[in-house]
Amino acid sequence: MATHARPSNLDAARDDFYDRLAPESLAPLWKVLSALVTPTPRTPAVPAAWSFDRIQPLLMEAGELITAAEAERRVLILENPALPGQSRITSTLYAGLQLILPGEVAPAHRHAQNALRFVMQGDGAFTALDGERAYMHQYDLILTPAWLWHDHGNETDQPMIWLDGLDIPLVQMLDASFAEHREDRGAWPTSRPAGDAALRWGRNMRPVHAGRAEGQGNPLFIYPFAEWRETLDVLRRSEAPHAHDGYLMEFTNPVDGGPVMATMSAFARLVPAGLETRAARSSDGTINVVVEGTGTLFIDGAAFPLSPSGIVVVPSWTERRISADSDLVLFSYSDRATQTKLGLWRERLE
Ligand code: 1HN
Repeated sequence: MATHARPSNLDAARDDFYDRLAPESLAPLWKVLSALVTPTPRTPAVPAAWSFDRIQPLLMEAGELITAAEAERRVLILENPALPGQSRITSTLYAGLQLILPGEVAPAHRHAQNALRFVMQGDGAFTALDGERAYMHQYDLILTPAWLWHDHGNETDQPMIWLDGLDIPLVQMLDASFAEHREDRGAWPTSRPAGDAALRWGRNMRPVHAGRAEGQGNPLFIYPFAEWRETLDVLRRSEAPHAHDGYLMEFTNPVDGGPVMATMSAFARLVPAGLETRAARSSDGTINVVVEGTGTLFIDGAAFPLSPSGIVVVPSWTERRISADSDLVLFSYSDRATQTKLGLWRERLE
């Protein structure tokens, strides 16, 4: 069998070889393999926290500098500190805080990206989805699934602020972004009364003949705080908390019982006062919003204090423990829906 003699100066020979590969648009796998295929997830995102109280005045300042119509969406993006300029809070997800002032309209558009809104401040502005308004109250969850026309309006006399969660980086990675804008840059005409979707889809029944076409995403697009908060209390009254998660509920799509949207999952959690959850990791980086209570979120041992309206990102496969000083209520969202569909999602409970 013929063998090739190895050059005596191997390092120099290799460097020379690599130099000749680059112009051919070739690269040696063996130099990158261990960074590509890691034994456990190695995210570039870092744990980080934001205080709503610090962002709110900056958003109000933005309100003086640009209108919702000019901006299309007046949003301050929460960027992961390790991923500046990339409009992402985790590798796959986007988060931002959006302000809509009294009398403003954020014009109708639709896009391939899925979006959820979690209301942080204000009462009574609306999101319209495909011609149906959802009037928003603090800590309601509102969905705008992919490719449905949506606009926002504020007919109250108070500013309204919510957290936007979108799958923008995921769609960007797939090069699958499409968007359309309403030509008059206004609102979409109202075609159904407010509350229609909740009555059709939120009552443990489904329309046999009528209703939104299949494949258009979750038809139930508002999950009121008053309802989901009560459910957490019912759990708490009748069973012990889960050692790693406390009382954890997933918001579901009533059509199939699956995650609320194709790419994103959303959760409500109660960690009762005095409980410290056991350490856990999961492959979905998660954005958490504090609704009630105080405590600490330990991420890989680093302490992030929790208080109402705080926002904390727990990156993929970091070790998390939640310690509740008073009853802690958290909302969270992640790309678990995507990972589960692809057979990728994992967790490790210690
Ligand atoms: C979007 O549609 C909204 O509808 C907010 O309020 C933020 C960021 C990027 C792309 C689309 C909204 C967005 C967005």
